[in-house]
Amino acid sequence: MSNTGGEVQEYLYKILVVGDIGTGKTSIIKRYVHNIFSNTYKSTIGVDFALKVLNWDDNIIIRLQLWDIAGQERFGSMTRVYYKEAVGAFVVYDITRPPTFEAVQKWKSDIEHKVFLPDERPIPCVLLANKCDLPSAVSKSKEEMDQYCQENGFIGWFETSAKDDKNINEAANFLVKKILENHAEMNKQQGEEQPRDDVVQFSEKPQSQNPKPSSSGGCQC
Ligand code: G3D
Ligand code: MG
Repeated sequence: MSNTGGEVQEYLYKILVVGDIGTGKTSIIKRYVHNIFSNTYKSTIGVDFALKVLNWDDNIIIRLQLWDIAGQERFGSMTRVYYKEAVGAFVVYDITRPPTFEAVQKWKSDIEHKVFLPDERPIPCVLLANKCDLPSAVSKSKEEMDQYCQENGFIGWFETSAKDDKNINEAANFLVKKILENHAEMNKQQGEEQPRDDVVQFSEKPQSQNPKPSSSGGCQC
């Protein structure tokens, strides 16, 4: 991912947002993407897409394609088509409803069985404990969450609120940072000469909004 020519590089990354119904997946995506959320496109497989453009730094523009499962949650798992070519995922639960936390393992396992990075490693997954604004929210301790993440293959977790806009940018930046690291490692493995078809070269530099990745994978409201 070195950029010796000074050109702006653009990356398109597919990110999945899964979890039980009502946990806040759509609200999180809407909050994150703000005004550019598009509900005009509805595919026949019951998936909504939203696009978030990040001016990551002076040399990198990232287009995040967020896949919202849009009502397919009731089937408890998704088809391989849905997971295809994803490079990261959020698994969301509702901090006020323990059964949605119990379902996290099922969603994680579905991801693990159906999608891999090109070098066959699992895709990075971040756990979101959503609705932390509610008085009935029951927080688990940082230690408990860290251990859970370690045991279940999550790279980190965040308590979020789509309502109050808490930790959503932080969680996304944390995931994107990991995706970029993975991308760089894979480019290294493949050799820099072979261009990936998900990378587009641009000749003009963007205005940097410089979103800062968080340094910690665990974050409470
Ligand atoms: P889903 O896409 O996972 O099915 P939605 O979930 O985004 O449709 O959200 C389900 C309900 O939870 C919605 O309420 C939504 O407003 C609410 N919700 C989502 N995120 C939060 C949050 O962070 N805090 C609070 N307090 N509520 C949230 P309704 O009433 O429309 O069903
Ligand atoms: Mg939804």
